[in-house]
Order: sequence, then C-alpha cells, then structure tokens
Amino acid sequence: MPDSHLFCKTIDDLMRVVITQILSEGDRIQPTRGPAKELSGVLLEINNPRCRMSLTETRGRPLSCLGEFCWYLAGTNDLDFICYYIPNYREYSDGASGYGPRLFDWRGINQFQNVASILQRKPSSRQAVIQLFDCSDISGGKSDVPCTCTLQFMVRRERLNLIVYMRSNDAYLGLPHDIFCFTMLQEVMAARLSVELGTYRHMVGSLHLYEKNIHSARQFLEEGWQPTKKPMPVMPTGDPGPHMTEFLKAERSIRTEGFLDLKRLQSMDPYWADLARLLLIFRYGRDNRIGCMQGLRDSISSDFYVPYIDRMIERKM
Ligand code: 5HM
Repeated sequence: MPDSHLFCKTIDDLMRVVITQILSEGDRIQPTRGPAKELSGVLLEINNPRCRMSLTETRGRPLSCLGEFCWYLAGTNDLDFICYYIPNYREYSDGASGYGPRLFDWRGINQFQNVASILQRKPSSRQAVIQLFDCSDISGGKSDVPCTCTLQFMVRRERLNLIVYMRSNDAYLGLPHDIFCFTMLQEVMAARLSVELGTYRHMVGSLHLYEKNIHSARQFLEEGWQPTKKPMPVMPTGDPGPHMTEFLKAERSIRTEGFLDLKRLQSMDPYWADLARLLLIFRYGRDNRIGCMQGLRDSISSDFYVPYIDRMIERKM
C-alpha cells in the first residue's frame, strides 16, 4: 500500500518522495490529457514552507514559479502575462479559471482580504477558507476546471498553518508551482497577521504523473542533487500590501517594457527588491544581456538567490 501521508522538510525532498512513490505504487489511469500513474487521497506536508524553491537541474525553475505568483497577485486572467513566464501555459488553460481574479475579486469579494479580516478579528477561526473551485466550473462541459478547491488558513499555537485541497495535481509540472505559490500566499498572510509561519499541508485527490513526463521524472531522480535545505529569506512582517504594489509595478515594467529604473529598486523593501531583481535578471536572460545579468547578481541583498542566478547565467553561456 502506498504511504498516503508524506512528510518532508523541503520541496526537493517532497518531489523526490512523491515521484518515487508514484512510479512504484501508482495506479494506471487514462484521463483525457493522456495516460498517467496516480496516487489518490494523499497528504503532503512541508514543515518549513520557506524551503519552497528547488535548485535541481531538472525542476529548479524559480522564475516560472515566481512569475505564476505575480500573475496571481496581479489578479488577472491575462494569458500573455503568464505565457511570458511559462510559454506553453495555453496548452493547459484558456485563462478562464485563473486563480488571481478568484482570490482577489470574485463576485465582488476579495477572498484574501476577507480571510485576513476574519483571522484578525478571531485568530482561532475555522472559517478562514478561500474557495477557488466553483460548482459552476463542472457544469456545461468546460475543459479548464480549477484544480485547487480550497485554501484554509488556521492560526494555531501562534503560527499560521495552511491546508490546501486540490482535486487534481500534476506531480511533475504543477506540484512545485502550486506549492511555491500557495506557501508564498501563506507567508503574505502570516506577515499581514504578524504571526509566525507554520506548516503547509497539501491534500490531493488525484496526484498523478503523465507517462509523457516519466522519462524526465526519472532523470530528476537520477540527478544526484542536494536538496535545497536553505530556506528562502523571511518576508518582512507587517502589511505587505504596499510592498507588493511596488513590486507588481516593477514586474509590469520589466515584463512589458523590458526595463526598470534601478533607482526604484533602492527605494523598495530589500526582500521585495530582490524578487524584482530576479525578474529583471530573467528579462536580461531573455534579451541575451549576460553582462547586465552579472551586474545585477552583484547587487542582490540576499545570497540565497546567488546559486539560482548563477544557474540562469550558466544556461545563457
Ligand atoms: O482533467 P483535469 O482538469 O484534472 O486536468 C488538469 C491538469 O492540470 C491536471 O493534470 C492537473 O493536475 C493539472 N494542474 C495542476 O497540477 C492544473 C492546475 C490549474 O488549476 C494546477 N495544478 N494549479
């Protein structure tokens, strides 16, 4: 019997355990998107949600994760936005089920803000739930149905835990992105509530690996990587709203104009400025401006990002 509760310290450990277990114990399924192997009813747990960024050769794509997080924060369904970071995103989604508008403005409700207010009023609340899947998504034969059903935030022992329920999760492509984005939202919420970050639990109905990705998944297992034990820097406490607004303005300028006045980085909070630097380095990489990538590498505040930047520069050489 496969183990249905997988507990790991980092995203790399988790990916390794999940893929190994799907390959050895998964059941064969034949979904519309192609044959796959599946574990059903699985609970994945990471006790330090900041260990969310993989540095492996095969799955270490921090910019597609960060790009997806920006897409959510911007509250948009614009597919050109996400395709800038994940070029083949259109193969998986028509954008209609994008999480950004559902999180921040769904039927006139800002669910994220609402949950923050609930927890501010009553930290022990069991009602702090964000809903992403809607019953209307499965009526009328739509092909693009949100895979994430709910995000439940809970303050326990003065820490903010997050429990996510996904009806369906692609273990190789979707899982690292989903965990990155949801643990970032968890940290934004924790900063906003001024409580410590707790654990992250990810419950999945169908956790699957498509046969077309099995070869790459095996390569990932054979890579001989070191798990990225070092956690991401700590997000500053207090309402991150104003920092995120500045960060999103920088993101937009980098993505749409290919440019950012570096003076703007100096006036930003160092945590968010580093994330903006990563986006700018990614842009320089796309534009083959390797000298600029190196220049920006030297101005990064946290050395946590240096190996990721070096990997991006290496890929361009
Ligand atoms: O047939 P279904 O709607 O479940 O197919 C969607 C595919 O995208 C599945 O492989 C699902 O696991 C993956 N997916 C994911 O892993 C999709 C989304 C977007 O909602 C996501 N993670 N966030």
